Amino acid sequence: MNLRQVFDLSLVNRRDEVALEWQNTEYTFGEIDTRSNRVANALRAQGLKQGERVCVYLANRLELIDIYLACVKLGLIFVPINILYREREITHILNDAEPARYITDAELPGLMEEAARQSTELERLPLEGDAPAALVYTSGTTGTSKGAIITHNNFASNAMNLTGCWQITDRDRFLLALPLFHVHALGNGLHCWLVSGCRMRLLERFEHRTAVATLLDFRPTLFFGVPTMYVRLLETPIEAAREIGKRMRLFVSGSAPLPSQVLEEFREKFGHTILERYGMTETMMNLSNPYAGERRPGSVGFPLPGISVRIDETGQLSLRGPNVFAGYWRREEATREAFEGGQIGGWFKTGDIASRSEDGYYTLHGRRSDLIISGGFNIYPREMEEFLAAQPGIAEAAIVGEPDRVRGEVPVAYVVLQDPGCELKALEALCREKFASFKIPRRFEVIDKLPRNALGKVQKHLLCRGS
Ligand code: MLC
Ligand code: AMP
Repeated sequence: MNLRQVFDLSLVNRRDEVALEWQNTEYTFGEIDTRSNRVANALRAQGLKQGERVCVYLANRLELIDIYLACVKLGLIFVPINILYREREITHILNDAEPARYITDAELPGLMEEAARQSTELERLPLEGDAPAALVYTSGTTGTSKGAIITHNNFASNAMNLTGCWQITDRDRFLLALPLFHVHALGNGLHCWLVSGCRMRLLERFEHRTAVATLLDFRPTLFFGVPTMYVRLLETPIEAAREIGKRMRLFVSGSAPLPSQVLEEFREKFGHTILERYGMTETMMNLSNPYAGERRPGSVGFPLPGISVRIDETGQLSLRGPNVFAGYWRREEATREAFEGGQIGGWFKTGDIASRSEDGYYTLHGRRSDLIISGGFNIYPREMEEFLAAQPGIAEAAIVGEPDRVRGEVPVAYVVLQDPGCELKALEALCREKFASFKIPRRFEVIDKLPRNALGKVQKHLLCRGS
């Protein structure tokens, strides 16, 4: 089945139920269905054909959902771009994905105007589940971002697993504050909403200053967040936390490690044990703590149904299942390297180091690469290191993750100067202009030389404050 057929369960079978709350307005499933039919007709009238890419650079909003569903219905490949990305990061994705349409805030009014003149009906395409639905860009260890090809089947199996295992039903009230350009919100949030037929309130973003008021106002039963959001929510006054906890059915955390202490403090305050799960862009969700059963602090639980897991002698976790992506867009070599045996469908090597307890719970112990995860956003040090080293006055640079209570980790730059007069403030300003805000080093530390081992590899563990 393709995703349109899957979504029909909600879009067609419960047309008059409220589906979405967006900016104080309610939309029914029927309205969501017809809005996206109009957008699909507009895109088709512009000549877009199955398999072509549509890049979107938009913050969370109703029209982003319309465009995604229109792409699903036409067999177009949806390519969301992180809205924190700056020009050089965006240009790379546009060159790589070669979209037939690129939609930003500037193009949106024109598209929606055209859509308003279109029919609300749209014929059904005989699209197979193996058709690509999205390219989601994920940074690679090489420093350049690669498009993970996610199929209709990948999205469907992920959402069916989660709605089943987390018991999400049409009785849920779901608050979505995560950015839709990542699989956490797109794969889990949007798809669980449409598969379960629950009511979703969408926020433009998570604002920690207003989050509590929103939780009290909407009274969700379901919330998905990254650990930074839960750390922020620990500041909630106790009465409000109790009130929110009373209505809530399930808090889920993922995308970065949830410190056990945060889980304990949160439980104390809200009366709920956060359910931690583990996923990746290339695979969406892999393992999850049980909904019914012990949610073990520090562990990511068990493989989800249909997913097989194994750990090799180096501790690397590999997996296989209907959730695993169809390779990297136009990167045969990177795709071959990602799978054991070099074949899509073989064991996918996650790059995460894990162990399994005697009673079957899995725990992650870090990554093979020096990936930094800050607030749930990934930073591959090499991208910034190469950029810094190319600047006049800089001999070499290393980016290291430093622990941070709120964001989990933050990047710090260690630079070796060629020119002692090199202006670090100007360097920081340049980084700000060229990179997404979460990648900007929190500090620049000047050192005489980078510590290297006998093979010349930088020993990042020796680079931390005070060393
Ligand atoms: C963050 N910022 C945003 C933003 N999110 N700006 C615009 N829109 C957004 N959606 C910027 C802010 O401008 C600010 O920049 C900085 O990030 C921190 O903002 P803050 O207000 O202090 O937020 P904070 O309370 O720290 O919370 C940050 C956050 C954000 C949790 C809201 O980090 C976030 O949305 N993270 C989610 C990432 C995510 O969805 N990851 C999933 C990847 S998929 P400045 O310049 O002031 O620093 C994956 C697979 C899986 O990993 O398993 O799920
Ligand atoms: P991304 O490339 O953005 O999809 O990020 C995927 C990576 O996030 C995984 O490979 C893990 O390293 C990390 N991750 C996701 N969920 C968890 C979790 N619950 N605990 C620890 N790390 C996680």
